[in-house]
Amino acid sequence: MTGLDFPGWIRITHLVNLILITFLIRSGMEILATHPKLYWNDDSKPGSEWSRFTRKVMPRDRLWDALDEEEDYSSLVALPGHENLGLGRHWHFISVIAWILTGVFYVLMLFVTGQYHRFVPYSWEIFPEAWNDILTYMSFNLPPLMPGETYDAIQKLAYGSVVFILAPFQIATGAAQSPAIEARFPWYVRLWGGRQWARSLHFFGLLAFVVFIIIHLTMISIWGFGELTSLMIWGSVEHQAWSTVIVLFAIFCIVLMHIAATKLSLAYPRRTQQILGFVVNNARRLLLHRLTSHQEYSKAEITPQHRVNGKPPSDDSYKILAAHRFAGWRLEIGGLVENPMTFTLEDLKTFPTRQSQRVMHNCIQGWTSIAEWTGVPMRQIVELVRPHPEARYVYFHSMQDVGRDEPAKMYNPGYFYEVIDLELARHPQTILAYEMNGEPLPIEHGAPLRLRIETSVGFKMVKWIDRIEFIDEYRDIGYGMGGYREDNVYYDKEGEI
Ligand SMILES: Nc1nc2c(c(=O)[nH]1)N[C@H]1C(S)=C(S)[C@@H](COP(=O)(O)O)O[C@H]1N2
Ligand SMILES: [Mo]
Repeated sequence: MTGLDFPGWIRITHLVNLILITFLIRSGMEILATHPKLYWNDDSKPGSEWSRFTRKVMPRDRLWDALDEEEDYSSLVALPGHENLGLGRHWHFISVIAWILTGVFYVLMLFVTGQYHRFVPYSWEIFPEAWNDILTYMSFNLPPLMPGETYDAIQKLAYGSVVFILAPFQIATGAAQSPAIEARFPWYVRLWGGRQWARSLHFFGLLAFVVFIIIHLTMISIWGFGELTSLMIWGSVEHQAWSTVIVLFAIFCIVLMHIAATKLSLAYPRRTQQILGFVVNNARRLLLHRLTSHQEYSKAEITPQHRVNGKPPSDDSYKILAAHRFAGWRLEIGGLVENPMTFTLEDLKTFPTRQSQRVMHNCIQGWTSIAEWTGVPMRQIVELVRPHPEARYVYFHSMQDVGRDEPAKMYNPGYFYEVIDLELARHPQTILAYEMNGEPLPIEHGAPLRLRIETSVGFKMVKWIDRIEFIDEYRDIGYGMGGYREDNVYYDKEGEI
C-alpha cells in the first residue's frame, strides 16, 4: 500500500471529530435516559412506544408523570449520567456547535483543496464493486483499491455516506426536534413524519454512527493498526511503533477528557451550567429566539390523553379553591408596571379576546402531545398593565411547592416558577390558558391557569399560576438562574431547543 496522503487539516479535523462525536454520543444517551422510550406517533401515548430502554412500570392507581419514568443511567454510557438532563443537554449542544463548525470547515476544505474526490463515486460500477469488497473482507482478504485512489469501493462509499449523508441527517433530525423550529415551520417536522419520527430517526443515526465506528476500528485493527496509523500520521509506514504509541496516547487523552467532563459536571453542576450555557444560550438567542409560532394542528390530531408532567399542589388551600371551581382564586399581576391588576377566573373567561390554538407540546424530556388551548393572549395583558421601561422579564409564580408535591424526586423545596423575557411574552401564541380541548383546564394540566409559550419546551409553561410580576432582573429570585428547573436541575434558561 502506498501513502494515504492525508493533508494535515484532515488529520486534525479527524481527531477533533472523534472527540466531539464521542461527546455527542454520551450526552445523547443522557437525553435518551430522561425519556427512554421511542415512538412513531406524536401523542407519545403510554404503551405505544416501539422501543424502550427502561424496565420501570408505572403505577395504575395514582397519578404519575414523565419525571417518574426517567432513568438513572451510569456515567459509563451517559454524560454526565445519573438523571442530569440539564447538564447532558448542555454538553450535547456545546458539542454540536463545535461539531457543525468543524464539519463546515472540513467540507469547505474538501472542496477548496479538491480532496472531495475521495468521496465522489464516478460510476455506477462502484456499487457491485463495493459488494464484492464486502465479500472479500468477510473472507479476511483485502479488496483492491480503486484505480489511482486511496480507498477501495466500499470504503469510498462508506466514508462518503458518513460525511455527506449521515452527518447532515443527524443535524437535520436534531433540528426537527427544536420546538422553536417546529413552531415556526410545522411543515419541516411533517417532512420527517412528525416530531417523534424525527426523534426515532435521530436515534437510528446514532446507531449508524456507532456501527460505523465499530467497523472502522475493527478494520483498522485487522488491516494493521501500526501500519495504518503510521500512514495516517506520517504518510509512510516507517514509524509503526511510534504511531501506535501516539494513537493509543490520543485515545487515552480522549478518555481522560470524558472523565474530566463527567467528574467536573457532577462536582460543579452550577459552574458547568453557567459556562456551557453562556455559549449555548447566545447561539440559541441568535438563531432561534426571534422565531414565532405558526402552529395550527387539526382537530383530528388532538391527543386523546395528553401526557402530564409535574404534580398538582397537594395543600388544603389549593384543594378548597378547586372544590369551589376556583371562584376564590385570584391572579395578581404586579411588579414594575404602571397599572397592577387582579383578575378572577371569571374576569379572564370574559376577557374581550379569547384565543385558541391547536399546538404540539414538547417536553424537554422528549415526549410530545397535541392539544387545543384557549385563554387570554399575554401580549394584551402586557398592554393593560403597562410595564415600566426598565421591566425586561416576566416572572410566573405557581401554587405548587415542588419539594412538597413531587416527593419521589427529592427536589428542593420551593414554589415552581419560571421567568421569560418580555419579547417572548408578546409572541402571538403566548397565552394564559384556562381551557384545554374546549373544557375547563384539568387540575393535572394546571387549573385554573397555565402559561403556553409555543416556541419553547414544556418546562417554561408554568401550571397552577397565582402571580405574575414584571421585573428587571431575576438574579435575586430562587437561586437566580431564571426558573425552578434552571435553579434545581440545571436546565438551560429558555427553551427553544
Ligand atoms: N408548576 C409547574 N408547572 C409545570 C411543571 C411543574 O412541574 N410544575 N412541569 C412543566 C413541564 S416539565 C412540562 S413538560 C409541562 C407539562 O404540561 P402538561 O402536564 O399539561 O402536559 O408543564 C410544565 N409546567
Ligand atoms: Mo417537561
